[in-house]
Formats: sequence, structure tokens, C-alpha cells
Amino acid sequence: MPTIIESSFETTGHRYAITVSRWNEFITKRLLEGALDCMRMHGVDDSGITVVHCPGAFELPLVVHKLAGSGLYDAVLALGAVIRGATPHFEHVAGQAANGVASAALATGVPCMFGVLTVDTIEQAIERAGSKAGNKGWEAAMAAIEMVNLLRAIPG
Ligand code: INI
Repeated sequence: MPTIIESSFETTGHRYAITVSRWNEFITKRLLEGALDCMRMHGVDDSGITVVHCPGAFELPLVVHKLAGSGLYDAVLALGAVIRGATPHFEHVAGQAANGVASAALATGVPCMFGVLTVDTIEQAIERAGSKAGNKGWEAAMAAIEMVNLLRAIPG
């Protein structure tokens, strides 16, 4: 029999930081609501949640890196929305955000979630921010809870 390591969705005493960008705020505020909903429904107390607002998705990695390196949080979420139709430099902003958040996780060992919508149209962003295609903020929060428990379950 192989050794199987699985996570759980336990949240007792967990502390989460959520950084959310102001660009496309009508979308990102819904991602934040989704993330907060998910955490509360899984038993995370508001006292264990810190929300940090930043300018745009391009700035998320630096904020995430500082939060993750602070030692104050079990996981960090990055929430944002980059919309191709409205962004001539879409690839740069979206790519920097994704690479930077991944780098912050690897550099600190703290789970850092990528809850950034990278879509072609505003309609697609709306669909993924709490309407027919779910809520990417909620998904990022679920992944954060799972990752905190998963890393604790891996020995060493
Ligand atoms: N930032 C976003 O989060 N989403 C966007 O769609 C966007 N557009 O369209 O340009 C955007 N740009 C701002 C960028 O993230 C930085 O804040 C800015 O370049 C300053 O560094």
C-alpha cells in the first residue's frame, strides 16, 4: 500500500492575508466577497483575516511576497482582474502577476494563491466573479485552506 497524504479543510487558528487590487474594482470586490464567504463558511474567524488593497495586478507579487515573508500568515491570496480587451499590455501585467505570486510562494514556503482573473472580455470577468462560472476568489480561498493543511500533513 502506498502512503497517501491528503489535505483537510480544518481552519482552527488559521491566519490568512488577502491582497486585492483596485484595478477593475467592480470585479475584484466580488472576488474579495467570494474569498471572505468561503473562509467564513469554513470557520475562519474575521480576526484571522487581513485584507490589503493594492493598485493593480502588477503590484500583487511584491505585496504577496512581503505578507508571505512576514511570518504572520499561514497563506496569502492574491485577487485581481486583468482584462485583455482593456489592456494593451495584458501579457506583461498578467504574466508578471502569475510568475510573481508563484515566486513568492517558492521563496517563502508559504502557500500563495493566484486568484487573478485573466480574461478576454468584461463579460468573462463577470461570469467568473460570482455568476455562472463561479467565483475565483472563493476558489482561491478553498485552495488556500487546502494548501495550509496539505503542507502541514507532509512530513519533514
Ligand atoms: N491592472 C489590473 O489589475 N488589471 C488591468 O486590467 C490593468 N490594465 O488594464 O492595464 C492593470 N493595469 C495596471 C497595472 O496593474 C499597474 O497597476 C500599473 O501598470 C502600475 O504599475
